[in-house]
Amino acid sequence: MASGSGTGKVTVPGAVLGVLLFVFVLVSVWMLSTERFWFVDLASEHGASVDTVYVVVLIVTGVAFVATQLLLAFIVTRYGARNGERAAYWHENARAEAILIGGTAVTLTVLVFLGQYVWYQIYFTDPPADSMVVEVTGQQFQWVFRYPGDDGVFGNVDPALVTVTDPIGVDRSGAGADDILVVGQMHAIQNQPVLVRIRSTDVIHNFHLPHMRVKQDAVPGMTIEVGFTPTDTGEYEIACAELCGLNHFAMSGMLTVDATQAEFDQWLEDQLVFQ
Ligand SMILES: [Cu+2]
Repeated sequence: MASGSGTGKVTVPGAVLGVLLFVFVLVSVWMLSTERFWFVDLASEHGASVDTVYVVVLIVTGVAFVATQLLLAFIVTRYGARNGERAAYWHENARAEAILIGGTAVTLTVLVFLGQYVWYQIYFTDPPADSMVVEVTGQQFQWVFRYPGDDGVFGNVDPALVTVTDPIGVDRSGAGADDILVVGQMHAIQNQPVLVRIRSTDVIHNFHLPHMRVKQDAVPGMTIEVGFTPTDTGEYEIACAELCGLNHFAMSGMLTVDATQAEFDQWLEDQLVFQ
């Protein structure tokens, strides 16, 4: 069905909008292609595949974004009304709609399965048997890390046992006798897999290690496991990525990746003395 009958013309409002759209596209492409807003440096093994999914999605959607916005800029500039007469246009073209819908459906399906594949590898693959298990408990407003001690087994926790020095209430009578608690500090070893067991004692928090590409909700009543393997030594920020109350902004910590088992053991021993 055709509407309008004229050839249209360049109008001042149309040209202004067209130029604004053009500048908008240029600035967007410049900011992303020069990586002005980009991820922090990658420091884990599985993170590379996460980053790849982001980049592929960004390129595909970026091409669609640039093409449609530039087309829009051209059309609003070129086809303004001429003395009240509207430029000719058409809609309800079955062939064009079939191509657009089919193309979009195929593209999105491929992108979704690409993401699902990476998700599956991270969440539905058994963690390596030699993973170092660390428990992390989110609570307003701190991260409490627990290492199982020499026996490798975590003791039970009981809210009735919470004290000033024990924010999660470890039962010290059984396997928990040698458990080590550290607030706000976690250590791991370079190239050694870590399995984090994430819990919460109050509201929903989110255990976020930006450099490791780990981001997982901490949900009261659940223990959620997430694994990662740090590839570089150094200190990395730990954040809470779920608005969890007034002091949410201050709920941070530090992950230190040690180069050797000996360095790690020394740190753990120091915590024990402190405890
Ligand atoms: Cu929080």
